Amino acid sequence: MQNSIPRVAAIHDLSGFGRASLTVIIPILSTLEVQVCPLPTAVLSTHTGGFNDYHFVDLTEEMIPIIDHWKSLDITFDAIYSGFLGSPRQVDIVIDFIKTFAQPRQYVVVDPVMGDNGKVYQTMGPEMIREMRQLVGMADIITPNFTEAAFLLDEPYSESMTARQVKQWIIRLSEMGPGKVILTSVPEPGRKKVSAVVAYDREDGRFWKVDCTYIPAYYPGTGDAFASVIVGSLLQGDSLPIALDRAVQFVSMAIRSTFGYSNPSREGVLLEKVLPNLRAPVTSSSYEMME
Ligand code: PXL
Repeated sequence: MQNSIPRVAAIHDLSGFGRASLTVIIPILSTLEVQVCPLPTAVLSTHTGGFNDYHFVDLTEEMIPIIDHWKSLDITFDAIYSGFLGSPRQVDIVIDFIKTFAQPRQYVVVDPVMGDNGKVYQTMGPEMIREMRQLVGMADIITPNFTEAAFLLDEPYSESMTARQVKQWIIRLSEMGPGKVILTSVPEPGRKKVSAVVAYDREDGRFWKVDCTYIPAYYPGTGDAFASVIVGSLLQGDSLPIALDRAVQFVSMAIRSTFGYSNPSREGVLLEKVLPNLRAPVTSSSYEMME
């Protein structure tokens, strides 16, 4: 670790309304005592999940002078964490960023934000999927959901895969570059009310699994919340399975706290209510090793 407070370059969009991307990432990482330096990829009036006619400002051209200024300051980052990109061309910019700011003992985390529930998000297309494969090749850790994994591997999205097939997908994702793969929203065949997070660490060949009980609501931004807890937790020195547990517990609690109210789901989870829980010590864990 280079900095007394771990420092993260967070390469994501800023969506003004709806609790996604930087508006979720910054408070979570700050609460986990991590300094966030946002490099915004786009500014949107709202995120794109459930809103139409949003205003979208692509910041591709602005990223390079921002990065140049950071270079001139000799800033060091303990992690580089990218997510929603505003244009396929930004992948090259992020790859250059990773090369320029590379450090020993640094985490490069790529959340290949492209879609969910079997569909791409409104601003994404085939070119972004192709480019995102390049970026995944630069990462130490990736956090795709099941839909994004299917896009990266060019496989059909199917909700009835065996544990063996899921592991094969994860190994193929790891062969694209990242030593750690964390796959979310993995359907559990025959267990309608459960999905799972499955993770793999190539260094020791172990697979980890945490079950998540299903709530019949979908809130945008929960993937950003999940990946941010993983980043913060690993930077605090937690093991991969403990980081998974913390992220699953936090997101589950956020969803449960929100579902009890009748807020429109497109406004996201009531993050403000649950943020202090991130400070609580981990009191129970539910991870399992997958044989
Ligand atoms: O949470 C992922 C995300 C990030 N940024 C924008 C989005 C979404 C998901 O819909 O629209 C702009």
